[in-house]
Amino acid sequence: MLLRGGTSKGAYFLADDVPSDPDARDELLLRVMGSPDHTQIDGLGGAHPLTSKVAIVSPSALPGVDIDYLFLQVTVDEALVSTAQTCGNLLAGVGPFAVERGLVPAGSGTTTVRIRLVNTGDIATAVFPSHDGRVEYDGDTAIDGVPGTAGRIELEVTAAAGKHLLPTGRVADEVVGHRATLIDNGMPVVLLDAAEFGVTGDETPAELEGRTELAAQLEEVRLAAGRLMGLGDVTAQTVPKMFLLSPPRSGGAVSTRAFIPHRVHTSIGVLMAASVAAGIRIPGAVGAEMAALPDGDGPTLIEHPGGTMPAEVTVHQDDAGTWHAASRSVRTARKIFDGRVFPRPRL
Ligand code: NQM
Repeated sequence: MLLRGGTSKGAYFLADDVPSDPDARDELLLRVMGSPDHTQIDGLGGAHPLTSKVAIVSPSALPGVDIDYLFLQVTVDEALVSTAQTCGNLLAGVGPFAVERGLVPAGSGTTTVRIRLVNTGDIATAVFPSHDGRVEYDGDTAIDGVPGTAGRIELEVTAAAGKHLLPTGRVADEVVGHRATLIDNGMPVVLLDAAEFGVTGDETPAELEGRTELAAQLEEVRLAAGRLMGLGDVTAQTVPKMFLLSPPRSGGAVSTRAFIPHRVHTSIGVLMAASVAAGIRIPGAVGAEMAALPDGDGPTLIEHPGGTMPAEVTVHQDDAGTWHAASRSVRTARKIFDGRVFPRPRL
């Protein structure tokens, strides 16, 4: 089934319908999506990382959890499939897909699905509208980056036990001569001050993608940051995501441009926004000094190239001084197509 999840689009499969061997599965998914080819003309992929995504869904064996969701990022122009990150946007489509495939019964009014994010171990609760045994995709919720309105999907994500919000244990690090905050509130990201890179923060994604020197600088920081975050050699990985932060321009808390990690996001990922929102709430972190935080409990509005993403994030420091965070966000999703895919016969 092809669904839009938030501001991304992906192919959703039941685990039983794809090979269980990871190599055979990845090879099949490359052929399904039409990779490697920068146009993905011969497959389902949309020639951008945001539309070259796969969700594999199965019933969960974990007590209190309904569904296991494994995310795969299929690289557009290389024969690479990565499980090193999850995707909070495709997460929005997982509950509806589970109902569509009969893994979870639709509730009357709303359906609640507890989902294990297999890639990270984090647990999500998704609540979305449903009536007469069906998912209600229509509704009046608008999200920036998607035309029109659709049914409201509430997502709450809690970190797996033992995970560290600040993987280096520090609020800021010096990485290749730049002050950086390395933070993971669902998605490992590197927060940088845009001004240090000659970026004002109102550039379009295409403008930033055209700056090869900037890309090289960020990649150097990313490779070093990946090691510091315990992710190892991230050369062939899609994490950490690189964030250039600047003061807000349109009433939000902070303005962002995200390298994911080489293309520039046209908006922002859900869990990326959760990580940024947590970071700018921690005194001393990169971005905290320029952030205009809302009074009280309102959502933190993260500005991005396509508008604003509200992220409801709380942070707290325990007695040992360790920072923790929790996050909630609102997305929409839509079933676009259901059917049988015919993969290319060979790579
Ligand atoms: O951060 C893009 C997206 C994402 C990830 C990417 C995401 C998230 O916007 O939660 O959703 O990782 O390249 O779909």
